[in-house]
Amino acid sequence: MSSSGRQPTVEQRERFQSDGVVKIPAAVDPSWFEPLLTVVDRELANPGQWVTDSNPGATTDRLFTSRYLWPTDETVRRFALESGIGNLVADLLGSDSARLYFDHTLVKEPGTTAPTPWHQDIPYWPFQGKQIASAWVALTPATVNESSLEFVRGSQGWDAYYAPESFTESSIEWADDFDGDRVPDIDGSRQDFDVIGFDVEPGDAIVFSSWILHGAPGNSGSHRRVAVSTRWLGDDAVWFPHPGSDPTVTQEHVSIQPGSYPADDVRFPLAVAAQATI
Ligand SMILES: O=C(O)CCC(=O)C(=O)O
Repeated sequence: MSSSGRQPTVEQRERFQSDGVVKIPAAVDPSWFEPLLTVVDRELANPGQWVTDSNPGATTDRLFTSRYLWPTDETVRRFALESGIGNLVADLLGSDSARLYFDHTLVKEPGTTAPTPWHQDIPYWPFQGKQIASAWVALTPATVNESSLEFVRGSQGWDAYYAPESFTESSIEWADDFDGDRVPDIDGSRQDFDVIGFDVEPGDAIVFSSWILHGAPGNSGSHRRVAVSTRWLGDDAVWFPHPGSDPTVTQEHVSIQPGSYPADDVRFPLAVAAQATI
């Protein structure tokens, strides 16, 4: 599996900084597709610990996600840390370093009616900082009409903090005592928002700020949509455990103090290390 990561162009860097999101075509070498799709098949058949599943066992109308596989899965760990995706994100963030927070496999079977609700990522996570982003890598083709991602361009700059939304019809799996405002009704008044979306081919990465509002329609197409999103912490990330944050890594797992940089090479491994200055 190749680790020849793609570096962004100046134009892509500027677009990420202004829009909060950019698509990097062919960011990931095709040699990763088959091993990652094998992991996805295994997860669907035999899910790990951290799963959201709207319709267990079904092959249609199912939104399935599994997160935090890298500590136990060699393919996912190598993809996250050796494919070059961390360097790409660090470069776009203008960060000297990039630590992996977690990986997130996202599947929408054909005929999935449930959209991915509009949300920001940062309120789900026990971190604060502007240099925090995801790289959502498509493993199957997807058009915006059939389940690729949409974003409210520039919303990473709104200084807003929206309470997490549930990805399935049940309440959110781990808590309901969130801080944050309600997400605006974007689908109800799309003309009031600068919504952009990206059609993708396998290997394309959509890199986006953890502060940007994003969502995705259901999958009205005839094939499974699969993506693997890796979540990244840049230089200014600080540990911020709070009610409602994702329970995969909590204060009891780390010795980091709230408000400090997450210098924990075991929980948040470095994919890109800052160069020491002399
Ligand atoms: O894949 C999806 O439908 C949603 C992805 C998403 O919200 C994310 O990666 O943060």
